[in-house]
Amino acid sequence: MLSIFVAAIVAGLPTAELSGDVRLANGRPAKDAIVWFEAPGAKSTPMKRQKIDQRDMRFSPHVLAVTVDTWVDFPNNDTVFHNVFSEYHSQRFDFGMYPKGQTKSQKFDRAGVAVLLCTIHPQMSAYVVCVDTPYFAKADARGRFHIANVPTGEYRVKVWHESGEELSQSIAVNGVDPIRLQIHRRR
Ligand SMILES: [Cu+2]
Repeated sequence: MLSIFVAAIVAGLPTAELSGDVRLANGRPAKDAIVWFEAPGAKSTPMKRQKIDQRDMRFSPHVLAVTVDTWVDFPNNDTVFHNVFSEYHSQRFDFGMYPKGQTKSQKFDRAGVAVLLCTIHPQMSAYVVCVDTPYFAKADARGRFHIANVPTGEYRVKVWHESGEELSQSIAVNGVDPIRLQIHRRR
């Protein structure tokens, strides 16, 4: 179970400025949780190119949120080869082995969560959460997030965390009332 608290901190109709925090079932902050608000009329546009670095045998950032049709570069800045590939859900690809100094790129053209791994280094993992809305944010280490300029209206708020906990709930953003959600994990 994830819980989320969303407060409209600025009642600036017709848009609201949303902030809040996400917690895991054990009450700890849901670091790197992705929070997004979907509505039929709220379609995203591609972002400028994003990057997940391979450095010191890690992917950085560990979690990246992008909008649909955004390109992500995967430069190898380690002295060893890496073989980045994606499993699960939205986007499958396999870059094969590539050395330091090389960059492979992938366009994320479907909404969903892609899990990135390296065939050589099992400890390496990263996630790309691809959303089809302009209203999304990544929670910081304290689980806090902030989304500006959300038009008031009906939305479905979704939250994803790498623990596997997810949340999906319809809400009204009216720019005034705080929203408190506490939802069981989707199965
Ligand atoms: Cu590797």
